[in-house]
Amino acid sequence: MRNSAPRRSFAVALFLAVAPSVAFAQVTVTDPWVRGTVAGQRATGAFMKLTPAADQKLVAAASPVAKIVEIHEMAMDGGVMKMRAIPKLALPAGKATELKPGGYHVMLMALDRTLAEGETVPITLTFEDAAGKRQTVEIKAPVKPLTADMRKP
Ligand SMILES: [Cu+2]
Repeated sequence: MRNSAPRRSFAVALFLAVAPSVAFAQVTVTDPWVRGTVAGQRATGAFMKLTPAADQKLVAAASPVAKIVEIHEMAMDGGVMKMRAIPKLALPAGKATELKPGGYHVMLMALDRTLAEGETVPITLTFEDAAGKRQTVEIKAPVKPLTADMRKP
């Protein structure tokens, strides 16, 4: 015979423990988008603006469309601008940090299908506050055409 009372009280305790961190450690994500891909393309970028209420770091990202997701920066390497993975991206309080083509971006890698304009890509962002406490934010980023914001004349 089962007694469900302990299970119920555990659920209530968990809720109370989780709720305050959501209220305190907010990061506003605006204008997220993902660059669309062509058949056979295995990687693309996700872009957005991140504005935290208090100092935060973006420490991880994940998406069901990509087996590997990294945080990338653009940096000079032997006179050539290249992208490379960074372990975290510092986000100063109250400031919008822009992830955009040619700059910081979330790299979606090992894609197993084409991302077409008009669909939305779920992305889970993990942030860490100054005390080391982590929280995740779920976003849905619309896919824009491959040529979006390529800054061509
Ligand atoms: Cu990249």
